[in-house]
Amino acid sequence: PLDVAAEQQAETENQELETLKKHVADGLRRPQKTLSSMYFYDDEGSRLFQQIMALPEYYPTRTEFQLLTQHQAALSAALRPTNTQEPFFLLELGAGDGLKTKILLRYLLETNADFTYVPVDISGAALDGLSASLRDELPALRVEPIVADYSAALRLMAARTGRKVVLFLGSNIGNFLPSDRLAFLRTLAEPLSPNDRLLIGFDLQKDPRIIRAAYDDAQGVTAAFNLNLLARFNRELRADFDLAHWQHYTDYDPLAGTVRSFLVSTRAQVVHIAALNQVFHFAAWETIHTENSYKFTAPQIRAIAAEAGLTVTELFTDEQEYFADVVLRP
Ligand code: AVJ
Repeated sequence: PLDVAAEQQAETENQELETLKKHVADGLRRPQKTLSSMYFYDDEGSRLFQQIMALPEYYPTRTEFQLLTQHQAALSAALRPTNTQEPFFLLELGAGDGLKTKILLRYLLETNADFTYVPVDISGAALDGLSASLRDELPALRVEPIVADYSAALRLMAARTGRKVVLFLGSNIGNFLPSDRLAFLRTLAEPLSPNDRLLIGFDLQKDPRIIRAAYDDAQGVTAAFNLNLLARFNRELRADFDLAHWQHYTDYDPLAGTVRSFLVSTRAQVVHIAALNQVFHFAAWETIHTENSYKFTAPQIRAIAAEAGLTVTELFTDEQEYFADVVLRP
């Protein structure tokens, strides 16, 4: 018999590989070579990111966790329908291990909210792991995972009756360039109705040294995370990047309000990428730009929201004002 599921799986994997190949070829052809931070998260990269979140220098995860814990009641009140009996949907874009979301989920269950949790991810494996842990820890929770890209999932959910609350936590919004961020927010806002809500995590501008240290930790985990991009291409694209001749470099630019991360070629070198059937030349100290991590101020957040046709209804922050979880409505 035909294994349709396996065939479909192979088909998507093939498409993903083609997209990756095109992306790498385009990015490495530019005068300022660039690769998207989107490709950090293969299995090894996801494991390294888990380690980053536990680092003493990496304040965002810990801070957002504290802030969600501290403001769980007010946050839940801002997110759930005014008629507390009314059923609603809690959608989460890029749920990960759900550690932070579980604070809200637990609180909503304890206060008898009638809701369905809808984690959205393009990776079915990630959602399986999350669903299993939720069945274990919060057996009363209704979970309806959707394996799809964010905008497809939102369009799908728009047809259902009841308020949609969309969570996009963890300062993932910081990875977008301003123009891409605007387009992304408009895509999120478009299928929503006035009764729906968004909760978005924004990392705030603070002492530049604290920000820089978070992306250049003493143990070198962030360096390994950045360098894994090249190791991934060696594995998946049969490239021959020699990791001994590459360095992680990162800096925070207070003018632009962004951390920029680079991979630096420590000598002139030629790299062959077999899957592309191409070679790429790197001069000594030439850089590949691999990530932006924008940091925001409260007035900037309001302006960004307004541009996308959204209004900030509440802005929750921690005692040190390091991080903000922002409630928005269309
Ligand atoms: C997952 C995008 C929130 O930008 O802080 C951490 C990724 N990169 N250390 C961030 C990241 C280097 C992280 N986000």
